[in-house]
Amino acid sequence: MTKAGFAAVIGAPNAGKSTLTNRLVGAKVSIVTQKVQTTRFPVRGVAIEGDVQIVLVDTPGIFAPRRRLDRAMVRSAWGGAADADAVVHMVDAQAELAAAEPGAKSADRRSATDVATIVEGLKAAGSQVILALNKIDGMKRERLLALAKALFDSGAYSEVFMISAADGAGVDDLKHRLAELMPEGPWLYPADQTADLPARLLAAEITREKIYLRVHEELPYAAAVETTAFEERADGSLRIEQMVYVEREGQRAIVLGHKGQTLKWIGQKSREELAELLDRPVHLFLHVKVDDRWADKREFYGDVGLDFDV
Ligand SMILES: Nc1nc2c(ncn2[C@@H]2O[C@H](COP(=O)(O)OP(=O)(O)OP(=O)(O)O)[C@@H](O)[C@H]2O)c(=O)[nH]1
Ligand SMILES: [Mg+2]
Repeated sequence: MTKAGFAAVIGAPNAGKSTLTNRLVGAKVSIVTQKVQTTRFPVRGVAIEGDVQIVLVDTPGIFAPRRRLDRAMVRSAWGGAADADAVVHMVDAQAELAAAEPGAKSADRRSATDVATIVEGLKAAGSQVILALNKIDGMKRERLLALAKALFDSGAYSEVFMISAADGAGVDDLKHRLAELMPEGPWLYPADQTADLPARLLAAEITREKIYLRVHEELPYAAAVETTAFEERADGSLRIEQMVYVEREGQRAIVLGHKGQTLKWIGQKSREELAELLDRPVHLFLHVKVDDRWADKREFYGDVGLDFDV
């Protein structure tokens, strides 16, 4: 008898959810950057453990939402958890401990506040959740154990794993446990499938990742990428056209860079990765458009499975 089910990965922005998802799957299914709020909609990745298929649902970070897009992201994360057979709450242990120090950085304090909100939400939902304390690489064991105990004593969790999604420590044990929690049943995806994001959406995500990696400050939250053309050519290569949306003229200048050098870099990195992921030559054409309303367009939400009306 085979087993198959869904395991949702939730947590504050930047906890390492997408990194863990990719590691469990063994392939890049979800983009990863050093910025908070990288993941904007739930992304599925399929992991196999023996005769068990674990469909991971990587979710956007849960934080105090302000804009419509924020609200839709946070709602989709909680929805992913509610629909899953197992829920992993990832906590950035480094940020959590740093937030408790005097003079802590605002990013760490914000992360700790988000974690506290999530713990309350989990308790209110009453479901038993796995706590995955992440980023344990380079951390002192005593401090970690104290943090694990403090979180576990909240009553929100059934068990605790200490992991490093980046270097893989503890991840096999977590995977094994998730496999045990999956219900009996036929596999949900063909054995060779690792992701279910449509290729044009994947292509847009990869370009958005390169924008986040290259352009810092507030710009990433103001940018979106849409694949406007995706055609296979007679020679087997792909011709992809994408529109990068930003909210203000100044942001357009930043994305373009001096003599268009920044956009050129973004396009080159994205093209290289897409050629590898899609296993064929890619011709990528990027355009930048100022539209201060892109985040209020209904189509954008429907395309990625987000609820426009929350
Ligand atoms: N040191 C360390 N860094 C990690 C680890 N896991 C993830 N990171 C880093 O943390 C940052 C955020 O990783 P992501 O996987 O994008 O985090 P996320 O939770 O998906 O973030 P959002 O999508 O924004 O909610 C990246 O710079 C990762 O390289 C870890 O185990 N150790
Ligand atoms: Mg993510």
